[in-house]
Amino acid sequence: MLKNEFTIYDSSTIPIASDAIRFAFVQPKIPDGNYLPNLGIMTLSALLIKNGYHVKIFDENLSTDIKKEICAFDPFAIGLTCVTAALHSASTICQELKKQKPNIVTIVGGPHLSALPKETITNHKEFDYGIQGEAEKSLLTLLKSLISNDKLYHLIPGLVYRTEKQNVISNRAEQFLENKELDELPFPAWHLLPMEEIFSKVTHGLFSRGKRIMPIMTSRGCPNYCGFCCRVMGFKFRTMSLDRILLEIQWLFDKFQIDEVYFEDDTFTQDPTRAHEILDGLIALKLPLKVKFANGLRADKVDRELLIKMKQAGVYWVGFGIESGSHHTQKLMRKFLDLNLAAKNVQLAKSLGFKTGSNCIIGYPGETKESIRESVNYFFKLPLDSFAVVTCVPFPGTTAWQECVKNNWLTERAKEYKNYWFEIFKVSPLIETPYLSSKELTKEIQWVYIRFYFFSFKRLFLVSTMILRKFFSKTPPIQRFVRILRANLLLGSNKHEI
Ligand code: B12
Ligand code: SF4
Repeated sequence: MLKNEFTIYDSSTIPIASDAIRFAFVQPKIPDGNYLPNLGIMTLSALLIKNGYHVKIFDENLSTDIKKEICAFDPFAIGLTCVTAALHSASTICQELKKQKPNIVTIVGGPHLSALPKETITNHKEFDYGIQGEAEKSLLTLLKSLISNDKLYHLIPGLVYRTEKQNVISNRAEQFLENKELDELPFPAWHLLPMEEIFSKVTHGLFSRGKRIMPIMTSRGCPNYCGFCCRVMGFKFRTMSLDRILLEIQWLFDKFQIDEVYFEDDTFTQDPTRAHEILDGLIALKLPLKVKFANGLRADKVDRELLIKMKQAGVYWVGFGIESGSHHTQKLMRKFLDLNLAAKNVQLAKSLGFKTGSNCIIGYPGETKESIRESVNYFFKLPLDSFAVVTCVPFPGTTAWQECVKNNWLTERAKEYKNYWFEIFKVSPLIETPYLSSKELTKEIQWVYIRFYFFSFKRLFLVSTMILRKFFSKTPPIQRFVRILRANLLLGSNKHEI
């Protein structure tokens, strides 16, 4: 289909001019063992390439000496993507780079900067600029401004910068792309990454049926109000057209020979008609692709018809973002999920033969021991194959975080941003409330893990082999051995599920 249109979107087909200005994107590391590259910097890279820049990506997860590698490329500026837990790594990289290359321009973006724009730039002199929200337009404008030295920084939406007197200014009106602009985006510049290495390392969640797995995001923004969510893409739900989505999937298949695709949308089923259309389109493509929704669908926004269509489209794993089985906590979280309908839908998905999964947040500010028990009992009645239980992490900018700050509920551990991530199987609460002490929270969550994973051989096996794969990610023979083990010993499951 429409292969001649690929070139419009495929930045790998654009020749790099010998005098092109060099720009480096950097993904700083957090110790969660995840090797999935960030879709944001992949998209921004493609856009910069289209605009004549020579772009390289440096991923601290994959580099041996990232500073040395960046210096060897000698970019005029670098752009770092940054979740809260990565702030420390991002800052260290910039400090060390600035020692070797004092004139290098450092720009930071992503969830942490978007949540705390002024604080981040004020506290980190090694970051020259920050861009809040979706940076496609503002980054290009900033680079043009820096190159021409016009100093018109006040005109760039969402930019955070220092004045000559070193005052930090945060421009309002961050930008969000509209549907048509999303359609015009080039495909992510995956060709800049060592994709074969990434394919061998990526394990997105507990189950994978493919060996060459890549993500796609077909919409941005979410109108819901969940109190634990950063909502980086804003409240307004915006979508790519069906043609653009199918074109990207076909391109991923042709160019990278993917055998599995996963949807990273925040709220794929927000518009049910659109969800049906995408699945119909996937079916019509007739590609031998496995599909998963590991990110979490809203469990009260699916129905039999949609699930059946998913099955036809090659979906094998449906992750639900239930987050809590307690009505009390659902209210605290402002998620307001219809828990009865959610339970019916998980059962329905299981009966239709999907792998089912859900997240569960424990210790949301205001939650009690009783509501945790209510929540856990709810989940234990559901036919779930995977169950990601995490302690609540109050990410800056979220309502959960505001509540904790207001009530002085953050623990000592919460003073360091590097602790703001979900350490599965290691319980170190960031929140302590009058309703639930850290000790009680730790005990509750450990008990949940033991009940769910240690009382089922299959689940224990799945989890321990996933940990083994992550642990030995740099040792391919052991990785292969674990794959074979999973494929052959996984009782009653598809042999390809490795
Ligand atoms: C897909 C996803 C993942 C995937 C892929 C992660 C990855 N490497 O990108 C997986 C499952 C691996 C993952 C892991 C984690 N994730 Co995650 N993830 C997401 C999700 C659902 C979508 C991200 C995405 O692809 N967006 C699409 C692209 C186009 O947008 P974007 O990345 O935000 O980029 C745009 C802007 O942010 C900005 N921008 C981004 N980078 C840069 C850099 C520069 C220089 C500039 C100028 C601009 C800029 O411009 C981009 C284009 O518009 C978001 C929720 C969300 N909707 O944002 C959570 C989210 C980003 N994840 C989150 C978290 C916490 C994590 C983990 C820490 C979880 C953990 N292990 O504990 C890890 C961190 C991994 C890492 N090192 O980055 C939080 C971050 C909150 C925070 N303040 O820290 C989010 C916001 C969810 C939430 N709770 O609200 N995640
Ligand atoms: S958690 Fe999901 S549904 Fe809730 S606000 Fe965030 S993106 Fe929307």
